[in-house]
Parts: sequence; C-alpha cells; structure tokens
Amino acid sequence: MLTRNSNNSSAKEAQSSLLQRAQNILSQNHTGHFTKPAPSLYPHQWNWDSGFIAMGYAHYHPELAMAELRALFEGQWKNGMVPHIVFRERSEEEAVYFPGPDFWQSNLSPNAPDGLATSGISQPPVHGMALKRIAEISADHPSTKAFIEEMWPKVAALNLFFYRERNPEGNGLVVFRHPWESGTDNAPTWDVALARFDPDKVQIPSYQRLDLIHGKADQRPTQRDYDYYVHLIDIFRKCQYDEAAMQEACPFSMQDPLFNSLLLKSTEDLVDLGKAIGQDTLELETYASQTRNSMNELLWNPETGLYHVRDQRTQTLLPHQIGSGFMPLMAGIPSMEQADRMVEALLSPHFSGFAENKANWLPTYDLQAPDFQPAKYWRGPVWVNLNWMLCMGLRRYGHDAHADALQEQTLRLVEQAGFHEYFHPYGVAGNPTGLGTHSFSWTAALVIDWLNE
Ligand code: 9WN
Repeated sequence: MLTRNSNNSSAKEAQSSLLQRAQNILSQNHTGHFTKPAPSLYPHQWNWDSGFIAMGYAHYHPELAMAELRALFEGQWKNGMVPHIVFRERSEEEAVYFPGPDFWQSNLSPNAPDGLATSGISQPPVHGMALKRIAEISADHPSTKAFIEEMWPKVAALNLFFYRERNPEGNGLVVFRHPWESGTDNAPTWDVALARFDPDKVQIPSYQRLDLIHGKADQRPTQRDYDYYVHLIDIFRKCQYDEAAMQEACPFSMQDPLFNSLLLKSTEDLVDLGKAIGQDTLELETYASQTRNSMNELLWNPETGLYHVRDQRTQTLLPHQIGSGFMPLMAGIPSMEQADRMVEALLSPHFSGFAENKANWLPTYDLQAPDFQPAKYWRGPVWVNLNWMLCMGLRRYGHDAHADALQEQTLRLVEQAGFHEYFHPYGVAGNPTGLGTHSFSWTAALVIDWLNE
C-alpha cells in the first residue's frame, strides 16, 4: 500500500520500488540531450512534458532537470514563443511522427530559431512553475542560482509572449489557436469549433497519420479531428505564423481555465524568483492580476461551481464541465467560497461517480455527460498531470484530506496499472486499467515528485 507519510516498512518498500520504476522510465526515455514523452509514440521533445519531467529530475538529478529545460528553450522563437515540439535528429525512428518539420514549415516565420526545426504552435506554460520548483528542490546545488539567472529572462519572455500576442481582449485572458496548443487535444470543448468546420468546403493538404502505428484508434483523436488539426496548420502556414494575421484568420480561439491557470501560476512563480534575483517584475505582476480578475469575471460558472472554457470567437461560455475547470485552485484564483463550491463539484456524481460505481479522480470530463468516453484520450480518462495540479490546488485551500486521497489513489493506480499515458476512470472489469502509450515520462516524473514530498 502506498500510504502517505507511512512508517510501515512494507509501505516504504512499495514506495521505493515505485520510485525505482519511475526513475527507470525517465532513464529509458532520456536521449542524452532531452527526454522523450514516451518511447515510440512521441519521439521528439515536447513543451509542457519537459516542464513536468524537469520537476521529477530535480529530486535526484538536478543537472538533468536543468538540461531538460535548457534543451527545450533552445527551440524558443525570437518572439518568446516556445514551440510545442522541438524536432531533433531525423533518424528513421525519430522521424516517425506526423506532422514533422516539413509539414510545419516553421521557417516561414522570421521568428523561428536558426538551425533547429520546431512546430509552429505552443503548449500550456508550465515552465515558470517548474523553474521555481527546481530552485526550491535544488536550493543547495552549486549551479542552481546561475541556472535561475540564465533561464528567468527566457521563461519571462515566454509568458510575456502570451500576454502580448495572445491577449485579444486586453484583459489577461489569453487564447490558443489550435487544439494541440491546449495540451488537452480532443477535449469535448473543442467540438464547438469543430462543428463549424466543413471539410468539403476547404482544401485540406494531403497527409498521413502516423499516431495509429503505436496508438489505438479508439483511444486517439478521430479522423475528423486530424483533418481539423491539419487545416489549422495550413492557415498558420499561409499566415507565415504572423500572430496578428493568425488572430484574424484562425477560426479556433479559446480561453481555457487550465491554460490560463498555468500561465498565472507560472507568472506568479516567476515574479517571486525575479524579485529574489533583482529582476523588474512589474509588467508580469500587472498581467497576472488581470488574468485573475478576468477568470473570475468571465470563466466562473456559479451554477456548476466550476470554471469553464470561453469560446473567444463567439464570446460565449461553453457548457461543458471538464476536469480542467478545477485547475484555477492551483493558481489561487477562486475565493474560499468558490473553492468550497469546486470541492462540492468534485465530490458530485459529475466527477466522482455513484457510490456503487465510484470513479477514479479526476475524470477529464463530466461522468454524466452523454458524450463522456472513458477510454478516449481527453474526453474522460484520468491523467496524472491534472491530478498532480489538482492536488496542489486542494492543498492551497486547506483541503488536505481530499488531496491526500487523490494522491494515494493516483499512486495506487499507477502502481497497479503501470506508467501509462492516461487511465480508465472506472477500470475495465473492475481492474485498474492504463490507456494510451506505456512508459509515459510525465506520469513517472510526477510520481517521483509525490514520492519525494
Ligand atoms: C500532440 C506528448 C503530447 C502531450 C499532449 C498530448 C499528446 C500530441 C499527440 O502528447 O499530444 O501534441 O500527438 O497526440 O495530448 O498533451 O504534450 O506527450
């Protein structure tokens, strides 16, 4: 059993064996320069994955934590954006991912980095939080201070990119323009934009999906999802990745509670670090308070007790109750009363299931929604990074008992089902069930972080 803070020797043995398994996964996925999210499905370096991975390394190999973030930021664009994928070697094995560099054509943009192929979109900005966590965990390491001084301006430039280029209403609620930028690629919330897309009316560049070589179709996005993903990239290429042009041309523009909470949390962590090393933090602080206010004004739904996604194109709050709606807890956005309402929502049948059919936390989507799909990617399954962030949020508001329960349940799920990419909320035939790819790096990294608390 993996009981928190247990002195029991068999619990300690179970924890140390889980820790060892987790560290082995990161070693297997480490290429010598960066860490792949998973051995075969994701052969390059991914943006928010590397942020989570770095926090895991910080506990036992701070140099690798620092190297992971440094490697990612080698791909940073001149306008501050950090791409969602940094492509590296082009060996046969490495190239098996669609879309690769030839499809993105990111060199159409004058902002793309010289001599390094990347995608042309970003992902949730977890890096300010990762930087602070590395600073805390590795406080005694001789290179930490220099590392923070080196990385701070780069991570600040990333957050300022979002605030300057993705803040269409000037209220600190930033948008993303592609489901892949959300990190929660096929969440049901993106369906509203997908419904406006008619593949017969646009010319979709020809392409071949490669994800189904390693992933199961019933657990991955649909063909229509991929057509839309490709169509959006085509728009970006035609805009030469110019932010103003994409803001005009792109039909997909969403204000999401997960993305904005991570931006706010990372910005606040950057402000703390910046003050400690003598940086000017005023601009970041101003934007952060705008995000906080706008999230409460525009994304909070008092009826569901959750934060929702706002479709910036139609200026409407979407009705879906999604797991991402709990993430503002981690950034201290809700009041105590709102936080209590959120815990009620967490304990309700929408997210906990019925007594006789209790679901694992945190399903990514309302268990009662007619289109809830327990095995399909971000439309139902449990993901360890969301659980880890929810745990942090629950603790921030003093809901430690729920945080402990969530953490223990998640550790048990990983111990029993393996280090999967995501998990079935109910299990299959009553058995804990991992889904997606195996040996998933951020599952391992965040387990390491929890076990070292
Ligand atoms: C597209 C790498 C990434 C994660 C995302 C997850 C998945 C990619 C894909 O894998 O997305 O970016 O090909 O499906 O949705 O959150 O960063 O692990």
